[in-house]
Amino acid sequence: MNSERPQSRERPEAREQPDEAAPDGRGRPIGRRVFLGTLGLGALGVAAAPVLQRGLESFLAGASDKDPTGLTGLLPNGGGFRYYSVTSSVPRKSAGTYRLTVDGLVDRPRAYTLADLRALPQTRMVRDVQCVTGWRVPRTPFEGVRLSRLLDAAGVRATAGAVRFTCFDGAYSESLTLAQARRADVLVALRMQDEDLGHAHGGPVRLYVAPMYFYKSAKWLSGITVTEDVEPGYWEERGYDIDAWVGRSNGRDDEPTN
Ligand SMILES: Nc1nc2c(c(=O)[nH]1)N[C@H]1C(S)=C(S)[C@@H](COP(=O)(O)O)O[C@H]1N2
Ligand SMILES: [Mo]
Repeated sequence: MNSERPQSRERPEAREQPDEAAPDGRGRPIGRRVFLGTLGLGALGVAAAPVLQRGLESFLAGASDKDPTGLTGLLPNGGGFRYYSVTSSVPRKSAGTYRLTVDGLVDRPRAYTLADLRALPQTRMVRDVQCVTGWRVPRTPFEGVRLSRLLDAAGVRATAGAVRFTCFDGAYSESLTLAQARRADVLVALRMQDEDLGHAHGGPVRLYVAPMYFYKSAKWLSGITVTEDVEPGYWEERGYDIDAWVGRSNGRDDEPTN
């Protein structure tokens, strides 16, 4: 399931290490504090088995924010996913406080509430998720509003060529060409694994770009800006391919995600 292939070249997101990183004896750097924290978490998981899923999920997410080893992804409720954030903390947004703005080269800019998004037709897709560092989670349901629908509602101007995505973590960004953004398998996702998107997975709303490596699927989505040209996103500034087709980019040969 989780076939970790040798990497063709080092991935920046795997290279991010905490200050006290030390070799684990097999050449793989491992943060001592993270490792001890992980062991403690394992014991807690046994002692506090009936803990509410939501609480454990956010606790796991907090731990794996600082986990360059991916070990927390192997703990209960990780479900094969690693939780990633490029910031040390992310504000929480509820149905009351969440907004998604659509602006830039459009005739009708607007801000959507969560209720607005939920009121639109929802599309459900079940595809594999593939991270560029190697982990893969098979058959993961995502559900939400097609990005193309929001773009059509906004009235994209003739001079537009791309879409830029921003996040309420205050740091992450992504982008797609307009043609990519209009694909039927690109969603503004409200649900994942048949549950409302939790904070750890980028809730209440994240982008889901099914045919591309998972870094394109920006978590904690807060802004969609139609632009003239593609502006490289957070990881793309740090070496990832902008066109991130699974198996046909980043020097990797993974199976497609369908
Ligand atoms: N805002 C934000 N979105 C993000 C990231 C991030 O660090 N911040 N990481 C990306 C990467 S590299 C991956 S693999 C997935 C991880 O999603 P998950 O944490 O739900 O498993 O989110 C992507 N979107
Ligand atoms: Mo990733």
